[in-house]
Amino acid sequence: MPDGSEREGLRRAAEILSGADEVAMACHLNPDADALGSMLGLSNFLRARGKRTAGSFANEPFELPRWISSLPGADHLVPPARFPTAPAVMVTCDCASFDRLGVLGEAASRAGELIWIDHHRSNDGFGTVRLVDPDASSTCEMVFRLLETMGGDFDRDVAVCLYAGLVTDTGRFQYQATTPETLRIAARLREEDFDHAALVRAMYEDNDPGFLRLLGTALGRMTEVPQASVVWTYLTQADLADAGVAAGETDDVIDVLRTARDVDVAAVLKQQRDGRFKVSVRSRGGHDLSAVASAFGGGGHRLAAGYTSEHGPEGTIERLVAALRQAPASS
Ligand SMILES: [Mn+2]
Repeated sequence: MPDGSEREGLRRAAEILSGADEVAMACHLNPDADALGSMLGLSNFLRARGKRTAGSFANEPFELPRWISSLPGADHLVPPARFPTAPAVMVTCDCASFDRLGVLGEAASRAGELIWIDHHRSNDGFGTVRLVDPDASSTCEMVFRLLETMGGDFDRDVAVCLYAGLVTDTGRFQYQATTPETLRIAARLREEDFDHAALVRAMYEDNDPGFLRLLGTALGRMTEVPQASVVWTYLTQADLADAGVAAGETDDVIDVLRTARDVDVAAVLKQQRDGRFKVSVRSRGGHDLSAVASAFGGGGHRLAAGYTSEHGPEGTIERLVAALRQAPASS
């Protein structure tokens, strides 16, 4: 629930957006359904009020996830090259840090007003208006609050987009961050007429066989470090190429790994094109991973975080294990 200073931020953001003719929006690199859903939900809402909008993220090539066809407003998206270079009003969605904007960071630093909407605990983003609530289940939940502040009254197209982010960032309403308020918002969104079952099928039951084979490779390599309560695995660029799967399509590997019994931390290391490994970590509650990831130059939430490592799989895990042993156990 918004506190006093957040309410003031919401009021200020609503005022800026209501007064704008044109709003530029950006979400983080390799966008998930919360990033795109929050951005397109807001975009649909603003367009219904006669505003011009453009949304983007900094991936090049500018490839959209398959499930984007389930979200109304995908035609509001433009590649970074067509993004306004100095927007009067810009909104960022779901960006834990400024560098997650990639090349769009330049536009953000030149924006007249910058409304920063996010729910990551570690957040170095700035803005003329900062709406950052680490207790919110999703950025979509925060955008919902913003729309309420602007008078609510949204249509089906807005509801689909926000619901998509709510569903995915809460692990289909299973994670800790799912509050009664989250469920009330979901219920409100579901009052609009859309096929929620088809939406969730498009996001969760649409696996490329190549991904399933890659999952087999990752699970086959799974290693346990019992003394640190860690289970981990890795995927190389060669693995991705063999399976014909893009790095951005492997986010679900960790969701399988983290179900390992009696283990607190799951880690998946994915090699990037530059040879470094992108590390995704999840905890069941025994460690504050936001702190751990920050120490390695990354960030995220208490129970889900990430960073990039240049030490190779074994070296990365050695360092992670050492850091976990010093990380304060979270309550
Ligand atoms: Mn999110």
